[in-house]
Amino acid sequence: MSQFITIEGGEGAGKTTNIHFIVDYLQQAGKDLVITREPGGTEIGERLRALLLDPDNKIIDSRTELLLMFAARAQHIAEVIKPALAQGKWVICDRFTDATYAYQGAGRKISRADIAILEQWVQADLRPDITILLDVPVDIGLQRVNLRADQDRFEQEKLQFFDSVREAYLSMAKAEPKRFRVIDASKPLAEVQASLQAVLAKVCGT
Ligand code: T5A
Repeated sequence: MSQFITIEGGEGAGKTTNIHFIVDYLQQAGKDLVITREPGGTEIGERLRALLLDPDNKIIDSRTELLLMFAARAQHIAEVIKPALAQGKWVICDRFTDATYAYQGAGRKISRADIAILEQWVQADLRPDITILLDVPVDIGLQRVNLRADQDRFEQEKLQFFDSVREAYLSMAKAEPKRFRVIDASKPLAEVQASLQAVLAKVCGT
């Protein structure tokens, strides 16, 4: 049976690093995978991503940002996610709507109620089956990100913004313990991946 798995976390949580590990594990378990990301995942979505992450776009209104996230998501769902799930594939998505609640909701202070309206309209009953939250204290995450030469528009936000994002993720995980698997991503990579392996073994029933 298909599974829709999303990977979430604040800046520097190690999503890119660990998605490779997750994909390798699931492929070895014989799963037919589609690996994708948000914002992005389609030609239109990747163009919207470029707009959203460009640090030169300094005056994007929060509501514009929110609507662009959902515009990219609508295309992604129609073009990639739903067709893959309908074919029985497993979809591994680097960020999804929890990121919107965390960044545009807690970060930009848009109400959960407003986001929920768009979520319902764009997604109908589509929700992730499993969400892996790579949780890292903000200072550790930012230390990792600060090693990068180029920082995107979100990575240039203030500490308070990232504190709110982290709190929002943890509170969503607490509210939906069946869907969320929280991994302590501040640990050394080998330990993070041992925790991931334990989660994936249960998901695969291996
Ligand atoms: N966004 C997205 C919204 O605002 N709303 C939305 O609805 C959506 C969908 C782009 C931005 O868009 C925003 C949120 C984001 O700001 P993104 O491309 O997923 O989304 O952005 P990033 O958070 O930058 O994702 P990355 O996967 O590129 O970065 P990570 O999570 O920082 O991952 P990674 O693997 O590059 O790791 C960072 C560094 O840490 C090291 C790695 O080697 C790397 O150098 N590292 C570790 N070091 C020590 N110990 C460990 N355990 C380590 N794990 C990783």
